[in-house]
Amino acid sequence: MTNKRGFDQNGYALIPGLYSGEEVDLLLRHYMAMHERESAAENQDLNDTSTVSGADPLVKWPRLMQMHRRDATSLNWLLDPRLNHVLSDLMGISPYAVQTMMYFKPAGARGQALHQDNFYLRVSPGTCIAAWLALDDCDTENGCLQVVPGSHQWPILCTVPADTSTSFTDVTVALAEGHHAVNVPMKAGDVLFFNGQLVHGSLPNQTANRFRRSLIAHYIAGEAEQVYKWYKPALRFDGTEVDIGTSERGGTCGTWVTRNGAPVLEIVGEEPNDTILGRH
Ligand SMILES: O=C(O)CCC(=O)C(=O)O
Repeated sequence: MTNKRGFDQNGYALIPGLYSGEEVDLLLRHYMAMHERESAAENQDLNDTSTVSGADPLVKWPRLMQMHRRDATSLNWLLDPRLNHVLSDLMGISPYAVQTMMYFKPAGARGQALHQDNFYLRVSPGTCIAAWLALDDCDTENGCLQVVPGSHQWPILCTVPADTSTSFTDVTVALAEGHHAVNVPMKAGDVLFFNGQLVHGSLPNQTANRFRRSLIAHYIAGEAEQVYKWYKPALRFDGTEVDIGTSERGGTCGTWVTRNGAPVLEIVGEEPNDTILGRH
């Protein structure tokens, strides 16, 4: 059963075992084969670790992006009625699907610094929502997801430089005193649904030999009028395309200031740059 109350309160809801072990195995085989095929097509020598960049495990195992635009298995997963059921329950309306991503995160790989998904998707009005399916057991050692409970109530925060020795993305958001990211350990087959304003990310995979693979989808609320251009076309759950507007760059973001001794978010104007916006 969906924990809508927890979702409204904390910004995320975990559905344990939404996918069976057999389904997880099939998906893993599918995406490992896709990785081999697409790397070979790019003439990448997967065993070459002789260069400096070759020492970064993510050079060999980059994220796969927007696979549903070229792959039926990914499209079927993105539009899985089970996901629609939970999403509709959490959002109160059937959403539109806009993105798929596959993270391999092998041993030694960096994580992704804390961020809000709607910084990238720029959905308005409203926000986006993620479905994050664990394809391996995820824990502190292999860099499970981290979330800041309650941060879905915040506006889009202004970004600051990230520590790129632990994050493959180069911007992050600052947390005021009293707010912390908490680990979300998951079993393979569990799905974490989270609000697009929720601050989340992950730390490096510190294991010697374990992957932390995950399949991720992003949706926007069925009443949204605009999304950033990289996420179009938006799809209904029957696969048909939605006629939706394109969000402009720019806008405001929140920054922490101290008022009467307590941290509060102050809204300031900022023009996010195009490169950053496209990098989710
Ligand atoms: O899987 C991760 O490590 C981070 C994923 C993430 O932040 C996202 O999907 O927005």
